[in-house]
Amino acid sequence: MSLRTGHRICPLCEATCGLEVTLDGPQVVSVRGADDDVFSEGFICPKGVNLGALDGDPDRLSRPLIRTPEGFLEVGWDEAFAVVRAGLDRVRQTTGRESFALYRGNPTAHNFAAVPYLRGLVAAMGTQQQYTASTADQMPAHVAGCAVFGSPMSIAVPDIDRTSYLLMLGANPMVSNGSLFTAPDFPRRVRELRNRGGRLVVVDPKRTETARRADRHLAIRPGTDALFLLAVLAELSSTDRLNPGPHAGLFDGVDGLLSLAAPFTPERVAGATGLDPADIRAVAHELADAPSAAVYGRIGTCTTRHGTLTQWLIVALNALTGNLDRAGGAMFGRNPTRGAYLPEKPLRTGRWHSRVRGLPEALGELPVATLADEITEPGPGQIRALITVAGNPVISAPGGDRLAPALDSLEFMVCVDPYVNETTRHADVILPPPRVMQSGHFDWLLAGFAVRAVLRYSPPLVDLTGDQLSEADILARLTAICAGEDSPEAVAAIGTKLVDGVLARMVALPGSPVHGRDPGELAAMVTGRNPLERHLDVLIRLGPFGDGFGADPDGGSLQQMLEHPEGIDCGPMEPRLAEVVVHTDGRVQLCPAEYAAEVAVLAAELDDAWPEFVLIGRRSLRSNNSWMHNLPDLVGGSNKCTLQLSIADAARLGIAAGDEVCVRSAVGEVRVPAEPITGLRDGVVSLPHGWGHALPDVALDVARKAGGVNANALTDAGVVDKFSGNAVFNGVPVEVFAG
Ligand SMILES: Nc1nc2c(c(=O)[nH]1)N[C@H]1C(S)=C(S)[C@@H](COP(=O)(O)OP(=O)(O)OC[C@H]3O[C@@H](n4cnc5c(=O)[nH]c(N)nc54)[C@H](O)[C@@H]3O)O[C@H]1N2
Ligand SMILES: Nc1nc2c(c(=O)[nH]1)N[C@H]1C(S)=C(S)[C@@H](COP(=O)(O)OP(=O)(O)OC[C@H]3O[C@@H](n4cnc5c(=O)[nH]c(N)nc54)[C@H](O)[C@@H]3O)O[C@H]1N2
Ligand code: SF4
Ligand SMILES: [Mo]
Repeated sequence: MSLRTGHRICPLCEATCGLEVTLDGPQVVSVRGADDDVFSEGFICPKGVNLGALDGDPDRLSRPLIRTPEGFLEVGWDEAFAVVRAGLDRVRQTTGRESFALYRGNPTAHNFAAVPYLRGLVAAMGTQQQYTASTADQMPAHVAGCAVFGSPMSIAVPDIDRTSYLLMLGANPMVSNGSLFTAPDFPRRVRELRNRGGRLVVVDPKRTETARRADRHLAIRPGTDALFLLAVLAELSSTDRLNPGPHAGLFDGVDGLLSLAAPFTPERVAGATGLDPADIRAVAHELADAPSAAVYGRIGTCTTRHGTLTQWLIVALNALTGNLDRAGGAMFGRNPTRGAYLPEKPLRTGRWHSRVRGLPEALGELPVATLADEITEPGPGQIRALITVAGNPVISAPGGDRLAPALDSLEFMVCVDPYVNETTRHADVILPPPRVMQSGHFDWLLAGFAVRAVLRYSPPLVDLTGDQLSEADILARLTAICAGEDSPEAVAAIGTKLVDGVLARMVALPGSPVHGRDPGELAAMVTGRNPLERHLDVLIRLGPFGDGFGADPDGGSLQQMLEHPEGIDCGPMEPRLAEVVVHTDGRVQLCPAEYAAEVAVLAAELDDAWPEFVLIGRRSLRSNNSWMHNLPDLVGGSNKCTLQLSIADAARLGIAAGDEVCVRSAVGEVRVPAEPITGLRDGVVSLPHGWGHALPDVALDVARKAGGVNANALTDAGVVDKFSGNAVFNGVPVEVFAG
């Protein structure tokens, strides 16, 4: 055996831990947390430990598949792309480009190749039918960012390492390891917060792993966080405890917001939220009195009917308590690939609407909740060809039971994915990316939400062999096909443009460190073994920590990152509010008119009767949405598909642990084993998403046996958050029966 080790950023979640990978030739022997990593300092979770198992999963595809009457057939790349070209050309010629659609899944946000190459693919497809997992996730935060700051990326991140008070709603980072909040090793950061006398408060219908570490846990009724936040504002306003701090002069709409909040006293929202008014008051006072504080809300608040209102109120509460953009408060991350000199125009959402249901566009996307409608409803613009990249919407999208037959009705479908799973089994062609260790890694997007700025890049640890294609090569070829010309020169030009195009723009841009220089001279200075690395080199060098192509010889570059695989720390978040406010008047809009109007809807719901049960979701430490149940060490034990319910509800219904129960919603029904637990609110049941693998043709041996049911057979695609079109996974009314 000749063993070697390499440093590798984990691509599996937003924590971006640095891992030390030991290999024997091309095979991974072991994976451990890299102690020298400047950001994660040795932390690793069970998924990271299994990165080698994922890399070597025998069910991973190594060659493309095409559909034949006898089933999938392994073919060479040229043959697969010929089928793709024929399929897409056929659709383009009959129903036009407007019947093309793209679905991008969650891993594309963690993928070195996908982020830059997909921009080109969307443009080449020439369609407004773009869907992503974001509308089953964080879209409300982007939409609220647009309304409040003018930018979808202006999303504040809790400064956990310096705060005195962290108020967390609908997030369980002890398990999820954080989202829109890149901070590896939550257990340590929470421990340090409490050791320095700070407090953690968790608002969650369930006493989660995170809530158990908190100083206070408020077991709120699902879907009512906006009411809770209004009550906190009302309480702080009526007791004169608000103090917006030094940025107050930038805030518009303060009086309007406070008068809207005034009727929502802790007593008034107590019934709807299920919270004791004394607890709401106590949290409000603690928040205002803390030397610094941050309010943060994630998936449990985004994927509800009032997701966008909740995200808005979180920003407003941070602002009005003086915690926005100050150390220890809610701050804005610094992306090392984005210079502050880059112009940004205010972005509006709802610039167009979906064809069938009239749902609003946001960030150029339409809500995934209406993907099935757009495929099945005839008429001009009906989706006839679908490209998916790293997504499994059959399991992850709401109303999942409708999507599978819809996919079968498509004229053509191509998936870029390593597995034959619940979604890709419907494809005409599957194009598999290479193994994890054969790809480089840099977190283009997550870097913007990190509590510290870090320069860190992982080159591939294993070379491609034979005729294997990198994911960048696959996406470039697909892009060229969509553009109508996929000669080797046309494909190569896509990569070259990633470097030359950026340089041409930057030399022309006033304020850029290379303004006025010769792009040819700069191009000769760029390093990197492929277009993707060269693109990264350019953006790092022109970013806030870069060498500016000579302006700062000690500054960052690809070369510097290759010399320091453990990362170069560029410090914590720093105040930079002026940079993230993109509205033309330079002001922070704390009371957008359309949200203010919607508060009347919240008021009308205050006295609504509650269904007997509402459904919420959960994650397990050893899960990753729908796609890691195929690794034997990650399934079973605590990672199982059960319906959790309170001990009291179980007793009332005569249900014991392991009994099969029937859960029925307005749109579907599943049968699943019951798991009565302590610490869950009565009237709330919890089912994890990402299960339901035992479908025909799914080639995931371990996952199929693990089975489980698709939680999204219960969620209603017809119910979405009004402003973002985001799916609603939490607070879904259900009935629960024994037997
Ligand atoms: N009920 C309910 N539903 C939910 C949620 C919930 O909380 N409750 N959560 C939602 C959220 S937050 C999200 S993000 C979505 C996720 O929704 P999706 O992104 O649609 O689903 P994933 O399960 O993440 O599937 C990822 C796919 O990418 C493939 N893949 C993995 N790595 C790579 C790679 O490197 N390259 C390529 N090309 N493919 C790769 C996998 O094989 C898999 O097919 O689910 C949402 N659905
Ligand atoms: N181990 C693991 N880690 C993951 C993932 C995974 O599948 N497994 N998925 C990744 C992805 S794609 C994402 S987006 C992130 C998500 O990361 P988080 O946002 O931390 O997601 P969860 O762990 O699902 O925690 C959501 C919490 O919201 C609570 N909740 C449900 N409804 C409500 C409500 O109405 N109000 C309030 N206040 N709380 C509510 C739930 O009980 C749950 O504890 O995790 C990422 N990390
Ligand atoms: S916490 Fe996330 S990034 Fe860290 S090892 Fe686990 S899956 Fe990978
Ligand atoms: Mo997500």
